[in-house]
Amino acid sequence: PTEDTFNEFIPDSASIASSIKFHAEFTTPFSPEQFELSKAYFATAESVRDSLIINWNLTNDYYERMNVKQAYYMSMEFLQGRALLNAIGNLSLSGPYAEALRKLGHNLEDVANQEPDAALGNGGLGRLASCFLDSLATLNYPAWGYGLRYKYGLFKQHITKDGQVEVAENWLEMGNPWEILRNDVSYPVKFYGEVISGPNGSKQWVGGENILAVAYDVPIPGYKTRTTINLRLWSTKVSPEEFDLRAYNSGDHTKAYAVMNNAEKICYVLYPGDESIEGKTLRLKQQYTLCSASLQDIVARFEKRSGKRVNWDTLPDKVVVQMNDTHPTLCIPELIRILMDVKGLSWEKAWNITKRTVAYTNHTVLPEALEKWSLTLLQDLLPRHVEIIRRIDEELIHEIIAEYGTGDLDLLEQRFKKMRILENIEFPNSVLELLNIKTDTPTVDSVEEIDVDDNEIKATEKKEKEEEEEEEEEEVRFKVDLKLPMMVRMANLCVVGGFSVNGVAAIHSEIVKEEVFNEFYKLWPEKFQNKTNGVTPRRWIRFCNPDLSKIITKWIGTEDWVTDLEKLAILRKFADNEDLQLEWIEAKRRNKIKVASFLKEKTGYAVDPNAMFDVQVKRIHEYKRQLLNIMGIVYRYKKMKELSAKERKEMFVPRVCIFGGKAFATYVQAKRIVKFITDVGATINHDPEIGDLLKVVFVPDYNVSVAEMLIPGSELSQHISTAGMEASGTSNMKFAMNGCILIGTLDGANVEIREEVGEDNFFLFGARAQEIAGLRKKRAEGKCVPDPRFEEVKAYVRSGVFGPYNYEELMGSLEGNEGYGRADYFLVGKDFPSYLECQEEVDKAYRDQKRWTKMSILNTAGSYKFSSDRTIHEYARDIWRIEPVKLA
Ligand code: 26R
Repeated sequence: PTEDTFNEFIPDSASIASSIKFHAEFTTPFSPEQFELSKAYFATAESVRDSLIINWNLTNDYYERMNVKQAYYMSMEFLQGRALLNAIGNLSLSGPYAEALRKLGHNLEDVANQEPDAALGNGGLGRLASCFLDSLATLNYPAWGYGLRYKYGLFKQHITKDGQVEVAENWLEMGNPWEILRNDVSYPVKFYGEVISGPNGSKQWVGGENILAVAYDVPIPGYKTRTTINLRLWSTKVSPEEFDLRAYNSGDHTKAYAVMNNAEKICYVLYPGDESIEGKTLRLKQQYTLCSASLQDIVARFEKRSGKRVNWDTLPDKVVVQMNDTHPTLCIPELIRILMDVKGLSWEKAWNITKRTVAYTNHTVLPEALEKWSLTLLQDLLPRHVEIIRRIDEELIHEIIAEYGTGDLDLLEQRFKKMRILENIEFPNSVLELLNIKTDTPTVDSVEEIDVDDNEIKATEKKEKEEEEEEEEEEVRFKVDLKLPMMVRMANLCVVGGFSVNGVAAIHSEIVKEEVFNEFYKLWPEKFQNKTNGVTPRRWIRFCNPDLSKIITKWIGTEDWVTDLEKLAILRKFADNEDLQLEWIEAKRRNKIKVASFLKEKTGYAVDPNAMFDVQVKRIHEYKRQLLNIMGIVYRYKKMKELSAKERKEMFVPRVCIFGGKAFATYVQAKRIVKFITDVGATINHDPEIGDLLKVVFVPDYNVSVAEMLIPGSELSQHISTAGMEASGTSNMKFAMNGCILIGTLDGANVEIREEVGEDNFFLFGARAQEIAGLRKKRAEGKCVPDPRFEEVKAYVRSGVFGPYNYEELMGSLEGNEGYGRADYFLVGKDFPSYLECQEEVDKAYRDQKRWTKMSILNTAGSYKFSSDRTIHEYARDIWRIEPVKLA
């Protein structure tokens, strides 16, 4: 094969058509009489799968032969979306496939729309993992993803008159042509049981519940390369030894099935509700299954490739494990356990090897999202791991003492409070001894009566009293409150056990260093890094926006930008060119028409494609401030109502305000926000006075596929989180690439996007991250002067214009300190005036279509930094130390 032949055969449309026909007859689960759309999809997917498997086998064999260093991306979430058009596009077979299907009576796009989204993720973190896999394969980096194969992915969202309703998403129902079941790859995973001591201080974890993790492999093709890497997803089942045949045969089928169900339920759903103890246990079992099965697999591969002599010290030369947030933290104690208890290494060796193998990425600074697990739950489920974690905690304490000395005990204690992995758990004896702290209750010595003068007695008493006080102080100092729950802080374990800690945008990484993990940063500054997120330009420009892609290729003069996104900068010099501008506007128009027809189909609302499409799509969360957006819309509506028809038209640019996103099923306030948005929409959209001047639409079931359609047809894109709270955001990057102009705060990657596209091409508003703490304090003390426009909007909502629903919990959260009052923690009211003023600027810019189009071009041109190719190159160079390996 030459450079360009990355398919085993370079199939023409005729051979593709016969392959599709073959699969339609022999592999699809449908009757052969008809070749309807759903069947066409499966047959087409099966034929693409053949090509993928060839390249996937070649890639894996090559890595094995070359014994290359591999990176392993551990993630509880991969938000893959659809695979068909992505695979066909990567193989450069879009033309032949479209033609083959045409001959068979179908249209490729319709066929592709049959595919359900693989939604094994919640949002940003999961989609980032999927973009990374795409870049890794495209750039020929030897890397794999490891995750779980959830039977039900992220729920389907229905919007009813009561707001959001969740429905299970049975994405595997029809079978999944993109996975390969590996019955030959399975590992036992243990829960509960006990630890027994063996000879020479060795430990054995025995008994308990034993299940089997089975691999499903998903080939991940790169763009125009043969490299096809692997995403290995684990599914759980009962291990044959555990199946209670005796119970079954004696007629107790229920008992026998319970064992089976107990194993299988681990992989039933993505993020099971974890308010109950059962839910928590299940989530922890999921996390441990991922870590244990993947590490057993990785260690087995290392041993196999090492040949006869295994040198464990070289594990970090062949293996690097990247933990996507703290969810796979158990990789740390699990690797230690395998090295010690299974491979017989000493603690020192196992700990040293682990610390050189594992790295950690932080994705959030929200305190409630920093994972903590109850020690008793962990102790119960994973007793050996708790021993290991206790030892890591103990060594950490000694390292802190060694670094800072025992001069200032108060300071030392503060450090322990922030840095210890274990929370509310007493200090190990070795520490108490070292610090000279008595653990037993001090006995009061009876005062001996001796014949000395009064002064001397007084002096001695005074001294004794002082000593006692000192002792008491020490007692209090290093005592833990036994009433508080004992917890394990997973992020601290990651920082201690990982050789690298990174944030996901420049501002976020600063907050990680200066606030969240400041004590660790002071101790190990060399560990901390920034890796600004990115998104794949294949899925997020080339395939989702073919019209814009053609224009870009035409004006740049090459299609190389798809893998070399810096080339987009060439567009800058044409930003004023009228021909380009006309083509640019036309492409946007066609994409907007697609959005309009989608909205009509899903919501029944007809929108005018000539209006500005103003979009906020992301998970519904108070910190993301969908409330700020909708309160701004309500203000706009109220002002419109106060004007004459003529004045209205002059004052306001027609807008279609589009929202989309899911609220976590138990997040009550987020669900109220969804309900509020749809209610506001129902009122405004039916108001004959308003007509096409303002529409408010909530897109149901926002997911990867909806994003691929919506983003190319958007013009204004909202990223308006309270400064300091959004770690990065990644849809902001996708919107900028597709020529949308951002309105946003100085938060997450917005900061860097604004720098790249230029401040004239970004609508900035709101308080800065450094101001937030002070503002919150001021608000809570009632020292903030409320903006009259904000007060006006709240009163308007309370007056009942948007229906009978009680919005008190929502409005109340934006004010006061009592009742529903949360003193506006997210500072919606504080940023409201500057948001409104900024929106006026947006209208002004949009009225001047030449100016707007230029801004749009400059957004695409300035977005090249946000390719996940750039991000992955940085991870490979600065953290993983891996090199591209191109198949010979
Ligand atoms: C443990 C549990 C409560 C939990 C918390 C938080 C589970 C999942 C999350 C999701 C977080 C970690 C997340 O998705 N973070 C997002 O990561 C994106 C990719 O880096 C960022 O762009 C985005 O800003 C951040 O919110």
